[in-house]
Amino acid sequence: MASRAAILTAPGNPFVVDTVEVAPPRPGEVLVEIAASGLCHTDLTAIEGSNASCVYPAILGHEGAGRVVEVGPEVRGLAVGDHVIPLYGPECGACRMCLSRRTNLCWSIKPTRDRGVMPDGTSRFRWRGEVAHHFMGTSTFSRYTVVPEIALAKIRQDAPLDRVCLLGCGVTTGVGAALDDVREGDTVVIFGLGGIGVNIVQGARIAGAGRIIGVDLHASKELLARRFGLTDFIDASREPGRVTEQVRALGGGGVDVAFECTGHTGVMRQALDVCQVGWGTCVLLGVEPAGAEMAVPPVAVRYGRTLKGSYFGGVKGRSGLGRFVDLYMDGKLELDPLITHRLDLADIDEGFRRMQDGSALRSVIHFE
Ligand code: CXF
Ligand code: ZN
Repeated sequence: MASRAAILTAPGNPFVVDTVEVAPPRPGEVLVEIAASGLCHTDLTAIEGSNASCVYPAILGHEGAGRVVEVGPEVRGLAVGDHVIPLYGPECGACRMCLSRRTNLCWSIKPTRDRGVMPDGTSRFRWRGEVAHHFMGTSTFSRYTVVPEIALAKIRQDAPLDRVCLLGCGVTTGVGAALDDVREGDTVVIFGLGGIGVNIVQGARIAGAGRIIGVDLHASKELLARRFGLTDFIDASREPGRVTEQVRALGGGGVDVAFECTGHTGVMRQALDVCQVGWGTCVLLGVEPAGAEMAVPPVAVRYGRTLKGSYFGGVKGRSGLGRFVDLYMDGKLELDPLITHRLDLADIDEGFRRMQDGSALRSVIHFE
């Protein structure tokens, strides 16, 4: 079928908004009509050419929500009309990772996903007679997309798709990470108050944190973060050499949990250093430049600090995302104030320009 989509032909090029051909779903696959899709920094890495898993021409987008319009053979758990959120991290329920219950990672279809094709090795998209590639297994910058059933979370029908689309990436990543590690009364610090950082702030608030400290180079980030529950702000551009000391002081010697959302290895080290000796946990979320390494003296962890990472908020998408939709529908989780811009697909370049210049928190493309 024909679908309106944004095609990225090569890094650095503007998107081409055009009609693509979408082939019907094959066994285990589902055709989804996307209602809305957020723009995320990981899409920007594909635009800038630093995402090794993007094969061009590509149809980007991984923060969407929509409806099932057709199911392929062997699809058992979804039906036409179901509301779904595509998952860049699937949940097959049968692999060693899914069965372990120790991780939300499921790498059952990662090799093909990272080559821009479906699990059978082929693409469902064609543009101007040539193959166009999937991206992150989701390709939500197309009105119609094909996604494996194991990469679709079925959600309640009364949730507004143009808001809960944010649960497809940024919000779940931040809120989930906080819910995993923050306990009532904890002092936490977040390095980097962008789209992920503010959601860690709201997750920490939901978890009952006592003190929520934000560190950022831009003082303009403070206001919105306070709206989500931030209690203290440190402007790291003022006295960069004193940030560690200032955070430790606010934490009474060290913090219970530190979250790193900048991707700078120096900041990662700082996040570990501000953790309380004996029990502090440092959680890495920021993505470092390819090949970068972080230096850690063993003693920084030997005396009881924990250094860990978090992916998609530790949430197993198919079985765990419904809880987040409920939190939103119950008024406990905020999505609306995160959306600073709403765009038509034709204005997608403008949306990414706003992301680059820092003037947008979240932009959402509306297909309807
Ligand atoms: C990212 C997080 C870092 C690894 C790749 C996927 N999530 C979404 O943008
Ligand atoms: Zn993302």
